[in-house]
Amino acid sequence: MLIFTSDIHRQHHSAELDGGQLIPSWECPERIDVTLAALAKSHQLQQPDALDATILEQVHSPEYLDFMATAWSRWVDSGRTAQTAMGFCWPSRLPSHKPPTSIDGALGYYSMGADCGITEGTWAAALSSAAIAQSATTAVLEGEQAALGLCRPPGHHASSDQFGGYCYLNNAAIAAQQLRDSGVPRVGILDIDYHHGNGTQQIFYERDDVAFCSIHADPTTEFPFFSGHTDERGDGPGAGFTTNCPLPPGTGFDSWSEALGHCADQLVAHRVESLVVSLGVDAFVEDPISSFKLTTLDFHEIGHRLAAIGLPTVFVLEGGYAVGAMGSNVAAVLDGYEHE
Ligand code: SP5
Ligand code: ZN
Repeated sequence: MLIFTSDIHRQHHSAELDGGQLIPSWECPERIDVTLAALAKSHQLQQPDALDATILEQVHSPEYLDFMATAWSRWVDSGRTAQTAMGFCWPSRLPSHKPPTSIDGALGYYSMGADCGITEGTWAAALSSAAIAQSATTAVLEGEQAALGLCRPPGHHASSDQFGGYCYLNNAAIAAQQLRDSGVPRVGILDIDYHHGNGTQQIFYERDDVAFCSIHADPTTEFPFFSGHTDERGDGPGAGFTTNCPLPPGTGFDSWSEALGHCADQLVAHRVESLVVSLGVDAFVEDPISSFKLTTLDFHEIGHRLAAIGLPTVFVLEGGYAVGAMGSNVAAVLDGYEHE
């Protein structure tokens, strides 16, 4: 399979607030090293083309893009020396929707959690990650049956105007929008990351041209906590075009696989013509921050099942924090996809 990757992701390495302590993020550069090492033997690696920024503007608000482009210099100019810019006050349940002018206020306004922040290289890495998603999408539009973007940072928690969950630009949404702009009438997004893709859901919630399906840990107990319940099904013209399959802690492949069947049926029912897969491998049994019990063999079977959907497919990398096994798990999905 064609795989797009770039070194620029290294410029991003955030701290995260976990269990009351600031620690180096679980979402670390080594994730890509290990994945590349596992994929290099049997797949073709390519650098992405330059980013077409016009698609970013269809997925994210201009104010948010402007904030992201300037946040690091504002942080430094405000006299801070910490290597990660983070907010500490969020607009949740407070009435104001006016963006504050202070960097601390803006960091809260434009984020949804303290599990990541902005470092000196975050914006460059996020732009490069989006370019990788775009190039993988272009490859599929030009006739590849499937391509993988080794996106880092990941994207599915980033909404139209908030970062969080290690995500800054929504790579899956960018890929889906690019497919739409290139004439694909109906696009499906299947999100198999362990966490609910709240950002992707929000971006397409009122649209009927992009169907979003997600299998994830029940938000009653898991991040992102406030999004991903079964009764969130889309709104307005998008009613019925969002499908959420939350599963309890400890879920193994039997129930997970049933949910996959349900999502595949939805994609067929919506007659989507291309597919974007938000490929997180954090449902893996040994993932350090997750509780599902999928094995490397299960990821192989997932690849098989995704191929059986029979659609041109853009894979974009999302989560996966069992760094040592991450390469084998991504490789297993691709092998299952490519070999009957
Ligand atoms: C892309 C993606 O997978 N984002 C996930 C973001 C989850 N961030 C919150 C993680 C909380 C981890 N707490 C783990 C405690 C284990 N010691
Ligand atoms: Zn995840």
